[in-house]
Amino acid sequence: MNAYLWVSDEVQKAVSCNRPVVALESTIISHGMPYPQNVETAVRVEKMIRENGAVPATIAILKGKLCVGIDAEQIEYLGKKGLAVPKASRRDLPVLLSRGGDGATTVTTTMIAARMAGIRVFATGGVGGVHRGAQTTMDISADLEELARTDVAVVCAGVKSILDLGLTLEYLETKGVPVIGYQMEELPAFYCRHSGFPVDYRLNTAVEIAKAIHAKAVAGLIGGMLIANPIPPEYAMPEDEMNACINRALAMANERGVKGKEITPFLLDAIKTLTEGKSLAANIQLVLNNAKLGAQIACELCKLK
Ligand code: PSU
Ligand code: MN
Repeated sequence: MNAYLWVSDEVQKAVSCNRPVVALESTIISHGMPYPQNVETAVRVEKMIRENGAVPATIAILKGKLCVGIDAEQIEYLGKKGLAVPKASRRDLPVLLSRGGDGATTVTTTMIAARMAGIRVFATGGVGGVHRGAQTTMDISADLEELARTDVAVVCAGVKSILDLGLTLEYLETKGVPVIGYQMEELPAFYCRHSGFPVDYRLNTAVEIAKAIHAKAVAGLIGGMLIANPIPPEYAMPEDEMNACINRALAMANERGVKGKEITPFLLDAIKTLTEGKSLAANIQLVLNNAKLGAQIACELCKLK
């Protein structure tokens, strides 16, 4: 095995016996939610995956290794340390690994490590995308490039309206990344079920999604797939209220000149404060919902030869 990769025995065994495994990221733990809700959610998400027949593999960089299948103690450590754990994207890996440091893996680096470990499905909350104003800032998340090149299917709740959804979809189309709506024609907007932007294909079952992932692999097509799973209606936030909050958060970021890797965590935190924590409850529910679908897809995928 790669000297910078560590995979837990349970995950290693499951992968080698073609049993379902679902990868999980750690930026959502260290940067996406406050302590202790971040740790509680990470533990509940793992439980949800097990209840749906798959093995969870939470991924993080610990002491200079890409660790796949970290334990409860390590999750607690990352959650407590919070923002002090550097957010690690693809460009951060060489220095973080060589220095022996810790890092919270984003969608990008979670996909990289999942692929190395042979995991084909990954569940999270939201993926990065093309930021509003990217025409001048060129701020486009590395997540989109990773989806273009790394063969892991990512289950998310769509794209948050802090980003430019239309440009994000254009970019994914250019890069050949299929955007699948689970039981939806529309790309969900994270806290809200509707965005007004169509997905490429609506698929209604985990079986159909697994078949598409399988077909892509058998045909030798490189890259990932984005599976957009809308937040359950009972937890969705009112669109007007959410858009007002997002606009306020964007204005705050602009006033303070927040840029680069700081902008996404800043906006997420500002939204949480502006919605008085209501968005956090929605965030937790949509992640659990994605974990469930991710496990179902991983189970179906293992049945295909
Ligand atoms: N969007 C969310 N929640 C998150 C993230 C994005 O709604 O936690 C995190 C993910 O780890 C994602 C990263 O991969 O932020 C993208 O950061 P950037 O926009 O800097 O590429
Ligand atoms: Mn960026």
